[in-house]
Parts: sequence; C-alpha cells; structure tokens
Amino acid sequence: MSVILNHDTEDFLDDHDFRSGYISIIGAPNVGKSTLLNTILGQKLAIVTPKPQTTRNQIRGILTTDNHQMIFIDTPGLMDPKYRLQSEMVRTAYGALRDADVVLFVIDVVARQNEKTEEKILERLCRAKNTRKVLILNKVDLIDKRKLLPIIENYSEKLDFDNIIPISAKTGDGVPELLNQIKSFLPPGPLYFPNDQLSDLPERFFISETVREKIMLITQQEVPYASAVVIEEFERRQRRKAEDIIFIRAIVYTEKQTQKQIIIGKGGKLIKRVGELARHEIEKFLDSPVYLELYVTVKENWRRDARKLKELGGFLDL
Ligand SMILES: Nc1nc2c(ncn2[C@@H]2O[C@H](COP(=O)(O)OP(=O)(O)OP(=O)(O)O)[C@@H](O)[C@H]2O)c(=O)[nH]1
Ligand SMILES: [Mg+2]
Repeated sequence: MSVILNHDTEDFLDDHDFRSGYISIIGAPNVGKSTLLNTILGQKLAIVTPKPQTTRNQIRGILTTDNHQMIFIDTPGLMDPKYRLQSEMVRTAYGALRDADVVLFVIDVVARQNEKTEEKILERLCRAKNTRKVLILNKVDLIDKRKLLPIIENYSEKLDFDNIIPISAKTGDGVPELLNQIKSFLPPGPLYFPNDQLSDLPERFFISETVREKIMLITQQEVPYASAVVIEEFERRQRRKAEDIIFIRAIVYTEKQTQKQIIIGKGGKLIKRVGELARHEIEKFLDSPVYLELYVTVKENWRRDARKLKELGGFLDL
C-alpha cells in the first residue's frame, strides 16, 4: 500500500493528534458488507444486489475527517469455495485481515448462518493478533430488537470481541456509533491518502462493476455468476457543438453460448436495458455524458481456469 506524505500533510499531522488505519469488513455473502461501506462513505462505491456473492474484489473506500483517516476494505463474502473464482474470492477476503487495525465481522441477524463457514471465520479472527474485532449485527431494521440479546450472548461465548454493535446498514441506524468506536480503536498514524480521495481504485473498475451490477440484477440462475465485465476502451472525445463525451466500450464475458443469448435477449432487448441502466449511473459517477457500447462474448469456463481469470484483467487483485 502506497503512503503519500507530502510537506503539507506533515504540517497537518503536527497540528493534530491524527489517527488512521485500515478497517476490513468481512462476513458471509449477502450480509450487507457492501451496503455498509456505501453508507459509511455516503456514496455508492460498491455494487449491491439481493444475490449472494456480488462482490468479487477488495473494494477500498477512504473516509477522512479533521482528525482521522479510515480506509475501509469491503471484501467478497466468505463461503466454502466450489471453483477457482470462488477460491480466489475467499483468498482475497481473508487477505484483508492482514494489516487490518480493525476488523468488522458482519452477520445478518435474520439469515441462517452457515456454521462451517462461520467456524472458519472465527478461527481466522482468533488468529488475527493486534487487531480490534467488532461484531456487527446487521439488518436490525428487520427484527424485534429484543431478539438481539440471545444473539449477542451466543457470539460473546464464541469470541472475545472488542465490541458488538447492532446496526442497519440500509437505514444508517447505529452507524454513527460504529464510526465513533472505530475512531477510538485507530492508532496514531499518517494521512495515507489526500484528504479528498474516496478510493484508490481506478474509474474503470467502478464502471465495469456498474455494468456487472445491472446484469446481476436482471438475470437469474447461473447467468449472474458466469458474467464478468472488462472495459476495453475509455476515452474522452471532444464534440464540435456539444459537451465532451466519454466513450466507453465494455465486453461482457459469459461461459456459454446460451448465457450469451440470454444476456443479449430477444432482439438485443436485455443488453440494451443493461446499457441504459448502467449508462445513467456512470454518467452521474463521472459527471459527464457517456456513450456506452456493450459487447457480449463467450470465454468458456472462465470461472474455473486460472489463466482465463487472469486474462479477464486479473480483476481480483486490484
Ligand atoms: N433490510 C435490510 N437489508 C439490507 C441491509 N443491509 C444490506 N441489506 C440488503 O442485503 C442484500 C445484500 O447486501 P450487500 O451489501 O450486497 O451484501 P454483501 O455482504 O456485500 O454481499 P456479497 O458481496 O455477496 O458478499 C441487499 O439486497 C441489501 O439491500 C440492512 O441493514 N437492512
Ligand atoms: Mg458485497
């Protein structure tokens, strides 16, 4: 991780008791990790869908205040991997435990937990020394608050958490308390990133993720999982009588011809819908008119093939 410390930031540190650090958000798929990241940052950085295994990478979001810089790392949901992409996702998620000052282990208070997966997560957490561990009970908007007590008791027996905090990542309930707790756990440290920087990931990443989110939202069964998106071209073009436009060409990869046909849809209807939804959001994100061109192509069994995964841009290790 690069450290940016210029002269100004050193002055800044002299004036303040500055604290900073890395906060990893881990947990099973679909528990609301990405929603939490977005709520904390007050901006959508990570894609969110009702389907599990939406996130495939570490997604870093930076929140800077006068006295703190918090670098949050959203991660793929932890599970028992069945194929190469999933094992890479799990590796990526556990990788975020390294060097974390604080770990937020998120559970969904209404969903049934996979015990085997949970045991593994707790084991890893137990081994993470020098890391503050906070259990986040998410989705409390869906439950009678009195039902939280037995959950808290149950988890307190499993691990010696530094704190257990009920929240709703969706409504923001409990999030300010969580942020205060995180701040108190951070060690004195530098300003790692300029104070107006929201993420260290490239714009292209967020664009490909937006397209993937729309595909995940409007396709079913295997199709969302067999799809990957790569940005082939990203160029600002001048227009004679209008504002500049950003031209984006994205390739949607599927594993099979049948999946390709589903994504294209009858008369290209589905891919057109994906394009419209994604373009709208990308224009807001880039604050510019966008021309988005989407192509769908087959890369057989890419999820199971290390070389093909890499060809798709090595998108797991950004
Ligand atoms: N009611 C309610 N729904 C929530 C809350 N947080 C997240 N959700 C919903 O839960 C679903 C999954 O949310 P995500 O943020 O994508 O979950 P995730 O843990 O990042 O999932 P993966 O990336 O698949 O590991 C979405 O439909 C969210 O809208 C919450 O506090 N309350
Ligand atoms: Mg996610």
